[in-house]
Amino acid sequence: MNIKQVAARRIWDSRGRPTVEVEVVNEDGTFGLGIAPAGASMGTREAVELRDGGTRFKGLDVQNALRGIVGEIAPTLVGRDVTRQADIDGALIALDGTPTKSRLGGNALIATSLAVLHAAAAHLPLWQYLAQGRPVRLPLPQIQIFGGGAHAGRRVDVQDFMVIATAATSFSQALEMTAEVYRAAGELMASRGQLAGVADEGGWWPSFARNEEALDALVASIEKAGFVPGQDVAIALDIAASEFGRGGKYRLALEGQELDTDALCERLVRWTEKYPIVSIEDPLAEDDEAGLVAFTRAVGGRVQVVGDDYLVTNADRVRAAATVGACNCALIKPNQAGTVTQTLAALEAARAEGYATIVSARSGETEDVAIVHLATGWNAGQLKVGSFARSERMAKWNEGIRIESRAGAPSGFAGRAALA
Ligand code: 2PG
Ligand code: MG
Repeated sequence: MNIKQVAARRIWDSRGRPTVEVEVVNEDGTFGLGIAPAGASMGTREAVELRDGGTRFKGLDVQNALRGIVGEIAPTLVGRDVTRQADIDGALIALDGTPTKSRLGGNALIATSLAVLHAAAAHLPLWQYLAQGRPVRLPLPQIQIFGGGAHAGRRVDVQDFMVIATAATSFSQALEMTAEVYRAAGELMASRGQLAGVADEGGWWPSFARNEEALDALVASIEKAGFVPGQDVAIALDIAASEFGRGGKYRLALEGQELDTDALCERLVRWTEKYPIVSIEDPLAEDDEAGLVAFTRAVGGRVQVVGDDYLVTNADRVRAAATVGACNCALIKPNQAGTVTQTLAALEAARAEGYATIVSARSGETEDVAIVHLATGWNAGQLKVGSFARSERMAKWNEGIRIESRAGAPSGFAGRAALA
């Protein structure tokens, strides 16, 4: 089936900022929509977003990206076989011509690449199109309860305080258990006079005096919800350390401390001993490879160590990390890579190295639900979407329920076995 038309428009993301939507129309009139999400805590090696600059919408408008899609990408894609994803993504990369996708923009490229994928799958649920008949499982959700870091005005240093329903035996049950914990956490904050709304991804606003206070509140919320911490529901953290450290120096603003790599490692190891933590993302900054290796060596046998800013969904970086022994799990974000094909390549590289994989949303999201389908159809094992509130998050969780309950559903639920 060939592409008849490629259109682009500006729509708005969950932070009310401009983003790119691409519509790819097939010759038979079926079509696919792709939308670019946007990060706030970004790795320096991510595909570069093309933003207009200037004063309009604080410089975040995407008119230049739209012009590139209409003027250059559309003429290149019209007439091509929509199912040749790798060829199309290769053509997009060649057309852009830069190593960072900065000319046409990573946002233009990922929206186009996802629209092509959706258009190719127009006659099937996307997950099923991607699975190509292989047995796949619904992913284990990682769900934020308290937001922090760049998503909450740096009110606390740690970015994501999340839970994983480790005792759940289905995707729907994992959501049910998380719903209880999310509500219990909100009630706990309210009862302490600490309820002050939600952060960018819908997690409760972190009115805490110390980072550890958030961990204590998380354990209390799990108990208040009627679960045994560590047994039924465990903790996952995204430290997002690149946001408060570089060159081996980390500034914990909340505690008023500066820690070196060893001291931060020690602090985090202590947390893993004191709290039921099963997963830690970006424990050290993206430039602190020695720290990531040391931390993985220290806890990697019992805790999942996730690379986000450090790996940036890049197959070569995943292979290099495996060579030195940094991390044991890769976060997979399509817009970090810039095309669907490169996203899949990073996931396959991680799998080949024995790493676990988590498909992840961004802090700036939309109603687009593609990532649930990617996580399921590619059998990633885990999915991170943000909190259990706000419809740009709930759209993904609800889509997973639909996938799980429809006829011809995936062959089950990845469950806690998906953790590294
Ligand atoms: C992350 C993501 C999602 P952002 O760091 O993993 O929580 O945040 O999209 O801002 O990079
Ligand atoms: Mg992260």
